[in-house]
Amino acid sequence: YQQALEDYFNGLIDEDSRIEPRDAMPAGYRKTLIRQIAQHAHSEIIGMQPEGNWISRAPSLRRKAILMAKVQDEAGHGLYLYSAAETLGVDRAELLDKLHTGRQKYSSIFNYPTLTWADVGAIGWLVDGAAIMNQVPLCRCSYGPYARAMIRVCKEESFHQRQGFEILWTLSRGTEAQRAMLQDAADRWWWPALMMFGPPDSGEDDHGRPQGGGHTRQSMAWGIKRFSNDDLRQKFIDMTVPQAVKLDITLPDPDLRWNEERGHWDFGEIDWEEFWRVLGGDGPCNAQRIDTRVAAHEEGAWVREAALAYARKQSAQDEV
Ligand code: FAQ
Repeated sequence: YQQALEDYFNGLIDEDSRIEPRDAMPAGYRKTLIRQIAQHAHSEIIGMQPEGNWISRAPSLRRKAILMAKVQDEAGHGLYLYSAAETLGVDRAELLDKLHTGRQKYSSIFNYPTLTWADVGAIGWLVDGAAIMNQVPLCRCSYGPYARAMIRVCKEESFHQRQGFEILWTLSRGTEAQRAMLQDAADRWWWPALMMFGPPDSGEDDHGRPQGGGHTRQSMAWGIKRFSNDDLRQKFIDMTVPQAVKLDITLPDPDLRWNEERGHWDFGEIDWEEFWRVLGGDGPCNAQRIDTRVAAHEEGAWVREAALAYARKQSAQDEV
């Protein structure tokens, strides 16, 4: 019987069908999805903080309204993703507890500070740009609820990317000080954005730790990931360099040059030491991000209690 279930699962994967919550699945597949979807959900809600920092200081009412809507979208993405994770048999309270106690990760990128208004534009342009590159293939992920959640998320991320570019486009045609602010933001966000795709596909770092590929090979075999980390990183660089030219900025990489033979942009060494340091909790804002999240969760306890009490009252009334 066990063999029949495995054959059925492998058959669905081979014919590129979707796995649904009711289907039998290997424990490793379930575990990988819970890990990835939870990390993704955590990234969305922690990702509200860097931009939330600028809502009260956005330079106009229009910019404030747009930024509020964007941050609200990110909360929505988080809720979608926690719901998708729950279809795999975990409870969101348990996932949040793991985030709050450092037992589950969120994206490295959200441990960097937003020092100026240009950083809000840079997040839209680079961080949402990288997120789309990574997430469009997830719309074809083999797990149905995750793939379907990604469709709307990607539409919204595309809009976010454009609003970020538009902020920077405006700055690029502004005063000298505004252009300097734009360049400074690009200087600080470029390398961390490249790190978002995860460690390289092969090789070891200076400490002999295996780089990337940790999960990639298996996740690709299961149709969870459709491209490797390095492939997506290269696609992102190829898409973004011409946009930097339009913004009239210099990306902070002296090795960036078009390679006619490869048909891609060559780029310099990524500082993987910095990536692992940030993952290990030693980024500029790690402690602040978790403290703020835990405080928001504790202060929101009464809202969850009230919503539960209301739901219970409604269902009691429905039964009458
Ligand atoms: N940060 O073997 P791999 C957004 C970890 S976009 C932290 O390559 P995998 C939108 C990885 O978990 C950002 N950790 O792992 C937004 C693993 O550690 P583990 C979120 C990272 O899973 C925009 C280890 O390194 N997007 O939020 C990172 O196959 C603006 C080895 O790595 C997603 O989560 C990293 N950057 O590939 C919101 C997309 N990279 O778990 C607000 C879905 C790697 O064994 C504002 N996730 N690690 O302890 C994915 O596509 C994958 O999980 C990857 C990593 C590609 C991130």
